[in-house]
Amino acid sequence: MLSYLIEDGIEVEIIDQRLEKDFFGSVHQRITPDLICIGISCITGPQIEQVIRISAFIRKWTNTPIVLGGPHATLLPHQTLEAAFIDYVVIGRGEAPFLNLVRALKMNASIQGVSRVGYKANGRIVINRGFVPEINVRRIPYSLVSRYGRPLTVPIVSSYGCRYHCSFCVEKVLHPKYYEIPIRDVLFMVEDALRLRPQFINFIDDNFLLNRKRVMEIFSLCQQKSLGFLWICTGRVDEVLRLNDDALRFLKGRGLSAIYFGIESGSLKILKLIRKQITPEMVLKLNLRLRKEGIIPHYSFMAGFPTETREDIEKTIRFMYQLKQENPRAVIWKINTYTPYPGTGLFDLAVQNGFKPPETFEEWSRIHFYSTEYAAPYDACL
Ligand code: B12
Ligand code: SF4
Repeated sequence: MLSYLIEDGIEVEIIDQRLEKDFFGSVHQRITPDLICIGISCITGPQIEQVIRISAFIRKWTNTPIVLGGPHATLLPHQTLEAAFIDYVVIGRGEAPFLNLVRALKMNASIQGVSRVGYKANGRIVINRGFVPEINVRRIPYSLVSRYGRPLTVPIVSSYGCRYHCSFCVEKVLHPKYYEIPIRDVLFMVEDALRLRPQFINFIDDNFLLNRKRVMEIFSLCQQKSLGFLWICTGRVDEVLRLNDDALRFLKGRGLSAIYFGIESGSLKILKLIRKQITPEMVLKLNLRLRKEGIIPHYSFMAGFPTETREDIEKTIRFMYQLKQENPRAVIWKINTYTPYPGTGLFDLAVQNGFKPPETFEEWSRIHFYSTEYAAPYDACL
């Protein structure tokens, strides 16, 4: 997103709260009279507390507009703008909307026609939806984060969205349409990433292995260009089962080291409820196959789905142990609490079963995968 601002001649800086030694000192240092705006990225949950702290700090020193982007602003733009300290929100992918917003702010022009941006006018909240054509990301300005040191893993997003319809999944709201970045641009990103000499490239697409033909093409071209590297990616159980041995071995030979799978539950009843389109048997089959091929599976699980019972959760726990026993190299992530996100298929059922959606931006900060305050208020509450 920031590469488009840079190409437009706008100076940008990233301050990473996780890595900065003196975060607030760094923010303070960069508050200068010529600032156009300050953008903050935020997901739903405790990060919101940080947005509140950071905004309060900024407001002590300057009235520079604060722009919120990322998953939470995309899910709830109107409610987010009700927070007094948020001046603008950017909805969905930020490349074109943020560039257009920054241009308008720089020129002191009207925001009225800027698509995918929300703002306040005369005390009223205005959300500009509209259509924004995709802009392809070719070059990532890694120099903006080089002061934080050499990365162990470099993430690459080569596609957005997913064609499946799991009813708990927020991707349908964040990226409603599946979109593939052209292969030649993916190769540019890979070449740039390799210059940083990472140990792994991580394809963090919503569902990297969705289009098998495309994935095979990417790695055939990497082979032709002699780009050898270790990589990890996201995938679905059914898709990997459909890959034949030759395809899987080819990908392993091109550096595929691990695949992240969302298994979610060991209970068939729950897998059906969430429309995952997989069964525990399929997972067990995949687990043995990946063991044989020497590819490490990472499995993640959830609990606290509406109508889930203690028995369902116990099935999940037993299943996690079984997967580890049958493939000792499998990585089993801890169980996360299901979070009902507005706009997803399962949200209404969660509300019918007792989930009380927060009514303000601030309240969403308490929606936490470990918190008990808003943890699933069902029979199965962990
Ligand atoms: C990589 C990733 C991680 C990594 C982060 C690694 C890192 N070093 O950054 C790790 C593994 C640590 C992680 C952890 C978690 N994650 Co995560 N993660 C992702 C993932 C797969 C990709 C995010 C990413 O970098 N995308 C690439 C960038 C380019 O895209 P983007 O972030 O969407 O940004 C675009 C727009 O949102 C917008 N934008 C974003 N920020 C801003 C800011 C401004 C100012 C503007 C204008 C625009 C803008 O423009 C960008 C360019 O188009 C997403 C899934 C997804 N498909 O987005 C989940 C996702 C963001 N994660 C999610 C969750 C829930 C978590 C965890 C809570 C999981 C858990 N239970 O532990 C933790 C929380 C971590 C924390 N610190 O708070 C959810 C958030 C849901 C929500 N409603 O907010 C997502 C959407 C996954 C999902 N489908 O549920 N995550
Ligand atoms: S959970 Fe995974 S497979 Fe299901 S819709 Fe979301 S991204 Fe696609």
